Amino acid sequence: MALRSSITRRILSSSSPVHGSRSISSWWKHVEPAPKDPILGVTEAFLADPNPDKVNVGVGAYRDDNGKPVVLDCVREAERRIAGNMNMEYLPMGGSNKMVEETLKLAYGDDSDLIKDKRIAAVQALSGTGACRLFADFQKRFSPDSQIYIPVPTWSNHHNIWRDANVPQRTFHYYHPESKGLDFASLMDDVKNAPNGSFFLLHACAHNPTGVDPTEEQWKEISYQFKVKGHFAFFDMAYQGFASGDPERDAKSIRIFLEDGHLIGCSQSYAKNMGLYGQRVGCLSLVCEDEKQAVAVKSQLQQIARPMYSNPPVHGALVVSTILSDPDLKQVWLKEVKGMADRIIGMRSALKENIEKLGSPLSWEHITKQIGMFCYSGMTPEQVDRLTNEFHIYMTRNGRISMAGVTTGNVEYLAKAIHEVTKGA
Ligand code: PLA
Repeated sequence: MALRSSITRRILSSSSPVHGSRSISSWWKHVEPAPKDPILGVTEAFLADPNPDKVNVGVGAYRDDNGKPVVLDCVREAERRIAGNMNMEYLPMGGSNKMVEETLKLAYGDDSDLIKDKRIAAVQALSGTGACRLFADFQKRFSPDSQIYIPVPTWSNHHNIWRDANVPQRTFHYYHPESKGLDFASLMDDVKNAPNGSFFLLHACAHNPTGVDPTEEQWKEISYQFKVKGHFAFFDMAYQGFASGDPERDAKSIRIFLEDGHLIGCSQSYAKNMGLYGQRVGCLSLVCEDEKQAVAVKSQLQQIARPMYSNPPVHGALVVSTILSDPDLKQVWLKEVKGMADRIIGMRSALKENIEKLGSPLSWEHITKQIGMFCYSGMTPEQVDRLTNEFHIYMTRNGRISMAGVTTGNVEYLAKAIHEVTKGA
């Protein structure tokens, strides 16, 4: 009876606007539109532009030389094998064990003792973003007073992820704008000056947005200093294979830390290197002291996942495990990763040459020195605005160019526009 009368009152009040102190339509009156995402907002603006010459070098999504999205041959083949053969049952909370097993080999090495000794707690995650978020929540729960040190600059979403997990953020020096390279001395100072036992977020390879990675020697020094200070290294590896074309080489930073005995954390993503962007497949792993600790940590990661999304999606995991558990198919994948990395490297040279050919007074050496998916061009937000408004070229306002969107067909146009907005600088 009480329920019925409350429903009646609501229905009545929806025709008379004010009920008590609030009108029924006013629940969300205080909600302001969220600011546009600095990366995905660029895609929205690009899609809304009717100009036929428009170019999207915003989001880091690989395109072929015709500017079309790519589904890898190994993925097509895996999907053929999966089709009609698999059920659609829930995965366990920690995801596909087979996928996770294959994924760990990529980060930690085929014959890693850590894997053999079952010392790695690992779960399938909702791609790289989900892996970072799961870790941030785990960090907050089990090291509640800790902070996270994040490089300047970094992928913009890192800030959102640790903010929403309520982990306070500090920054460390990384990029040196004048040299357009690594500010190694300041980075090392920050590592030394951080309180002992701090958490650091490191990009394993192909740093986003700068395309600047430490050399092997520098990684060794960083690892050594982390050891001295007792810091924790969390590696975000969203581009394994995209830096050098070889996933094994791109895991070098992680292997150096492992050789030094660090108990690292790692986020892996198949968005870029397998082109599985929308499938949301990735992995979070934490190296533990022993198997018992790994079992406990994994169970807690699952506990965090359960009320958030219960268990991860199955299709992408099947694709990945089908490819990586078949040596022939894995070879096809490795060749395709190299193909993508090589096309990007080729486009770096083409962009640089085209800008230089136009007589630019500026140095563009960094375009070919930087590695991975992005070129951190050094253009100002105002110059980027001109590229967008006058030339319909869409990119993030920090001057980052997604080289994955540059093609033989648009590189000359892009170069002319860049020259036009930078020549007076
Ligand atoms: N970590 C880094 C460093 C990234 O650059 C990205 C993606 C991710 C994690 C997460 O990717 P995933 O969740 O799809 O696996 N960065 C993109 C896309 C490619 C994005 O912003 O979401 C970028 O354009 O920067």
